[in-house]
Amino acid sequence: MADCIFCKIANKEIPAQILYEDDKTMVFKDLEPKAPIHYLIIPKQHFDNVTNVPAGNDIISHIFTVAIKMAVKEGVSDEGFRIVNNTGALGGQSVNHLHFHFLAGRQMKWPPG
Ligand code: DGP
Repeated sequence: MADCIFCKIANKEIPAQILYEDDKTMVFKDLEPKAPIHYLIIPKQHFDNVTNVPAGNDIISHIFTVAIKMAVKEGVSDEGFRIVNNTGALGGQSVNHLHFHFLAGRQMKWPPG
């Protein structure tokens, strides 16, 4: 998508601190980290948000597989981590390219604000 910042990161048109990528996904550091470890996991294909992923498409399960891979890689799979998806205006989504936040390295609180 032309004006999508995460598409530009996925296409390597603008820089990001990339930690992992495969044919379908990319993981990079969030610009405004909210935890010692704060990564964004995105599909390379553009979807505005989870509601636009067609039934039967396995991208969400693939993203969770990647998240668990990152947890193991960072050594936080035992102590714990949080995966967050914000959807739409009330959900707090500010970038309209599907993404999941991977947060770790501190005690998380509940409920989120
Ligand atoms: P959300 O509010 O759920 O849509 O999260 C968007 C996140 O994306 C937010 O934590 C800040 C991050 N972000 C926005 N623009 C950029 C960027 O250009 N590069 C990187 N690495 N992160 C970005």
